Amino acid sequence: MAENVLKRLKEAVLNYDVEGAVAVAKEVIETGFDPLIAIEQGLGEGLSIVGAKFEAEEIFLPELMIAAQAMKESLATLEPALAKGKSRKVLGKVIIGTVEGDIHDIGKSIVATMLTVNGFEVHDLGCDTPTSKFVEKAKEVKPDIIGMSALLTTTMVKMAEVINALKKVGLRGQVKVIVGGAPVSAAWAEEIEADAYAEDAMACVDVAKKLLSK
Ligand code: B1M
Repeated sequence: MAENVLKRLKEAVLNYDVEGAVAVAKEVIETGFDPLIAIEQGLGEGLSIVGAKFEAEEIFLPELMIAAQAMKESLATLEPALAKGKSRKVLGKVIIGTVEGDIHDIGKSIVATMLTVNGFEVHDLGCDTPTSKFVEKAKEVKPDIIGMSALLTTTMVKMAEVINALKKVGLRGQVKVIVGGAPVSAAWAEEIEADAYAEDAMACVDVAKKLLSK
């Protein structure tokens, strides 16, 4: 059953079948299957294969966009189920966004959801977030953590720009910075003097909890 659901979610994304993906997502909810596994091992794996095909120029941007749409619409069905049974105690405030020039927001939104359902108050700035917006929001909200996502090698540098801007206004010492996204690594986090790198959404929750317990 589990394998079947994961296979069908993956295939729906691979076949650019938005309605089909949403139908299987509804089935996931009805049968009580773990929504996070469905997101990561079903939809996510499908999108990863689509990404590789795009890189190999076997498919083009319109197909990539429809596959992303299949994932996004299914996520809308699955995300409310992630929250079930979780505590509402606020562990800390987080500002999160995809950096400037980068419109990839699927992974960042999953991270934001997982932080929310695990007890963080999350302010999601969306995607293509200018450095100045991170700084302004930090002044307004006084977060414990700033999370940045980047999916393009060309936009990763914006993470360093945000950190430097926080230093300039004297806020760097007051917040922890977590970075993530496909091209980002622990080495990159160290290079730009972020506090941590997180590989995926659950890792980000663990890292955020650890940083705040220090
Ligand atoms: Co884009 N794209 N894309 N794309 N796209 C990639 C990233 C790419 C690797 C595809 C490829 O060529 N193989 C490639 C980047 C190459 C590079 O720089 N290394 C690429 C490119 C080139 C582009 C365009 C430039 C294409 C073009 O226009 N010619 C363009 C860029 C536009 C821009 O941003 N300015 C573009 C556009 C798009 C779409 C709009 C079609 C769509 C995005 C839709 C959307 O997000 N609303 C899209 C998609 C879907 C992808 C791929 C296929 C999938 C990304 C995704 O959503 N994955 C991607 C290939 C790939 O990554 N395999 C690709 C699923 C998601 C759950 O995973 O985002 O990695 P991910 O998030 C994970 C972890 O990374 C981590 O946790 C998440 C959950 O587990 N994580 C964090 C993410 N953020 C985190 C933050 C944290 C911690 C963990 O702390 C704060």
